Amino acid sequence: MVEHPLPGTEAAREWLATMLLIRRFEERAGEQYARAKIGGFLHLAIGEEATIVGAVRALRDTDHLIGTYRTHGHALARGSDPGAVMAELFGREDGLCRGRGGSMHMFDAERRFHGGYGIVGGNLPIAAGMALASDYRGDGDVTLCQFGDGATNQGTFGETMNLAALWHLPIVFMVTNNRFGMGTSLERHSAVTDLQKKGEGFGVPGMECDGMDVLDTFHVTSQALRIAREERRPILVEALTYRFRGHSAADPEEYRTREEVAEWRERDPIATFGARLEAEGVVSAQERADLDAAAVARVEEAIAFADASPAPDPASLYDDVYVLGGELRGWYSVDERGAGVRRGEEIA
Ligand SMILES: Cc1ncc(C[n+]2csc(CCOP(=O)(O)OP(=O)(O)O)c2C)c(N)n1
Repeated sequence: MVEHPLPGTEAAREWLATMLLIRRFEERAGEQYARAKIGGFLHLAIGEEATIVGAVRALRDTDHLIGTYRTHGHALARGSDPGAVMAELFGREDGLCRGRGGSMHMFDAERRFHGGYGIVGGNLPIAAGMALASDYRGDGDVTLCQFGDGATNQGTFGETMNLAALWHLPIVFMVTNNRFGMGTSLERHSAVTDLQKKGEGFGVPGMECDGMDVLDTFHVTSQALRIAREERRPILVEALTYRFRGHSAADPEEYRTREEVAEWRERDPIATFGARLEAEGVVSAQERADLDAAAVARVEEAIAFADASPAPDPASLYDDVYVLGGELRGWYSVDERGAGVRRGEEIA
């Protein structure tokens, strides 16, 4: 394995601090879910922090980022306020999406983080559209689209690869290969398990990075972004990683052994990066502990902020809904003429 040089001292500390923030945030989010403070689903990316931070730090501020439903860490790495991310999980008014999105639909347009999607593979065509917009405007921005190994089996994967290559879109696809699609292992869900190769037939070459190593992820993603930006060739990066927790909060994890999880935990991306920084004199043991304590404190603040935030006013239910009432002919899931009766009926 290649041992990459560290980034500058400040950057190295910031990467470690961000990975710690994500880890502590997600651990506490899991607890809040168990206490029923969070509704719906909760997918944690504990174990995948190096993939998230390494990839996100390779982006420019104006580049676009889009993920799927395991993206609390992406929002935090992109700079969204932890209080707003926690409040979003709590379904509160001060949440990142005013409590409308919840865990799976984080979104922060200001930071060019475009979600958060519940549909496996659903973000791929949207990402291609975003890259097409950048190309059309000639703004030099690249889109980074992250999705799971299971998503590579979706029809949208092939369709999007084809158009991205055909139209020379400035886009980098990153498959976060955590080895499972829910309870189905990679070997059982994909005929081709070397996922970086899955784009080749469509004209999208692949690259691989160690998703447990923030430096390798940063290095490879940076290379891919440069190729997409300067040479207009889309790339598929496969990040090899592992999720330490279940697929979502309710997962009996019968599809893998404790020993396997323990083996991967030995390669904990935060512990290994922290140890390297300490070995190279970038941080002392005390500073490592201080960074961790700061992350814990920041998450406590975020929980207090979310707790204090009110639930959205029921009268705001129709706010930000695209079409309502008789403006247009069409099908509606919400009909303001009266609940229950005409749901799904065509309005003349
Ligand atoms: C189109 C679609 N089919 C099925 C589901 C149910 N589902 C939710 S997560 C998931 C597994 C996806 O695994 P992967 O893409 O590897 O992402 P990971 O959960 O590992 O991050 C499935 C099948 C869904 N959300 N959307």
